[in-house]
Amino acid sequence: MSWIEQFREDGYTIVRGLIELDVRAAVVEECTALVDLLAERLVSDGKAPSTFADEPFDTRMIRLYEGRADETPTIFRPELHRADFFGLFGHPGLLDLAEAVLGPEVRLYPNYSARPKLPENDRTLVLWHQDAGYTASDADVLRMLNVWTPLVPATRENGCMEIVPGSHKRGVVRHEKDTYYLRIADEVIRPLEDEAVAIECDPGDVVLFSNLVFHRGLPNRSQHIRWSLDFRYQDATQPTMRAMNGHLVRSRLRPLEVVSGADAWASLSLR
Ligand SMILES: O=C(O)CCC(=O)C(=O)O
Repeated sequence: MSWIEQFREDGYTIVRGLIELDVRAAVVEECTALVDLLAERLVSDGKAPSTFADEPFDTRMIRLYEGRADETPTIFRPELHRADFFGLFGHPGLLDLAEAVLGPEVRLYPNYSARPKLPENDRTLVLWHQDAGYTASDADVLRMLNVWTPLVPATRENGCMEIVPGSHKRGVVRHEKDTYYLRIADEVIRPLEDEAVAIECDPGDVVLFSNLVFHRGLPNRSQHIRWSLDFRYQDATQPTMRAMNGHLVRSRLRPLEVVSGADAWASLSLR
């Protein structure tokens, strides 16, 4: 089965090794720079004894926020307008896949995220949901392609995603409000939980999934941080149904409005 057939049949597919090592390394550098800023603030506020600059990428935030789990950032979003994140968001191979699913007008939807998922921290737990649970109206489900890619190997132990294959065919189901996120109503998800597949994957791999597929992030039971990025491409002929419009990344109709590269990306903001 081709990737797009599997995407349509199961609601997701994993494209292995799509993101080159240098692109990933540059993204890790940008995340490290964000952690540097946090570290400097923690030290100057007297909340951390050191910036732990020599600590590995996948443990440094654990050291920085020792005893302050409630203060750990769980997501970076406006902060991602730094040049080298565009190597990922504007990755030509990835945009080709997005175009194959969505057509020639493609925007980066305005909720791109980097997640440092720290061990045993309930605030980083993402419960069963459909992304369309957040954006669907009675009239329409947005045409989207969701992307998830890890910066460290993502395993069942460190909290990889789980997906229920084929669940995107059920339409938008009932969600309930939980403490931090929406979650699919128990009577819907309970009978299907045994069918869930753990989406174990490596840096460089991208998980492409439907905004209708049931998915969640497992708890991180390891000793390190599960760093990952998730973002969404949308058919840009549709509204975002948010106050923000995102950024055009491919277009035949409005080529001059397409983000032209890394520097342009860094000069823009989350909007
Ligand atoms: O990263 C995770 O644990 C969950 C991500 C997710 O739910 C999403 O990208 O929609």
